[in-house]
Amino acid sequence: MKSFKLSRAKVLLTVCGLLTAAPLPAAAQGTDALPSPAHDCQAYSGIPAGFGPASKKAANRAGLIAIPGGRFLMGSDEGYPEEKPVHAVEVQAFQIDQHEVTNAQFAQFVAATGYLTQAERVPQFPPHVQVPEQYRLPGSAVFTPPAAQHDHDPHEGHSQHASTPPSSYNWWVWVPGANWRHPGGPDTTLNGRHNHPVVHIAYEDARAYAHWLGRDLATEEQWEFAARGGLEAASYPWGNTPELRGRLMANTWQGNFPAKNLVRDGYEGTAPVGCFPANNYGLWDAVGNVWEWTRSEWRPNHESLTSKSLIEAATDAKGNPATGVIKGGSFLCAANFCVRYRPASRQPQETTVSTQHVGFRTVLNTTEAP
Ligand SMILES: [Ca+2]
Ligand SMILES: [Ca+2]
Repeated sequence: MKSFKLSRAKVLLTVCGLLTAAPLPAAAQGTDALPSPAHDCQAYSGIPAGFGPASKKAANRAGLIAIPGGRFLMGSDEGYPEEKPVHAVEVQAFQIDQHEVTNAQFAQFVAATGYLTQAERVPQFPPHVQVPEQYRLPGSAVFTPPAAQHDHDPHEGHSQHASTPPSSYNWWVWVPGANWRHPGGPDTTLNGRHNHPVVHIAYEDARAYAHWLGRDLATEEQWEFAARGGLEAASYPWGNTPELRGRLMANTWQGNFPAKNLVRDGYEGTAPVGCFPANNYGLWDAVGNVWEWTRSEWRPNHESLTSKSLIEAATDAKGNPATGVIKGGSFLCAANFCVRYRPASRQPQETTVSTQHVGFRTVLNTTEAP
């Protein structure tokens, strides 16, 4: 497999977490919510009933669930700096995919439209820009654990069981030929992964899919409201503890990232959608599994935002921002490095960059019943 290292600048925008000292938010309020009933995620086809393109008159509503409007406290004053300050936000009622978009769903979109994702296109650069030949090939960023080089790293002076991650952000490798059809590189396939979340999706790819259904991406406010599941100021969609009664509630990374993945949750990479308990709104995998694109442009914190509803303004937004907001963390988020498997967490992502741990889900901005 031909590959080369991503630039540090791009790595910093795609890594799961930018801080090594990950603060655990203090408990905000207790909850005794029960996990959702058992769900046979392994048997899920990846295609919700009635799935297909929007008609001329109406959006497609397959797989959507209704989220009530309301006022909520967005952000966290106890998490990472970009999550501050906590502020009140009001959202209108809307509908959202109960699952992350699956490979099977995205495949139907591509079959119907012939759409080519950014990762599958030959990158275009101005003539005067000097770019290494490798970057001129279609490709995407693939997670490559640096365990081998840190097992016996004389400069780091520790083994792969060290309690802190290495100082270099070298676990993303640009792999020509990596794209949604080949998530681990050109030698990998989607066999058996029809019900896994689609990955290697750039911002405009996600919006193109959403528009095909007559929908859009969630604003950051909508996404966080839905992910919280109605629990006021809770750290996680299920309450205030990373686990609930000893049960792992999301597909994340257990063990010291990036050296050792203990895979206590059963999934080293992505999991089929819906394998972990849904929140009180019926939203699966809001946190964990894959990061999810929102429609919102990145801001370094919430200070510049107001408390009024932001949905209408965002709905009319034209064009793609240079840097967008992704939410929810992924299978690469670990307690020692990236406690971003929380509704309040947020991260910048270059909108033209795709990676192996970023997917999305869609919303329909209507108050009509699904
Ligand atoms: Ca996992
Ligand atoms: Ca997710």
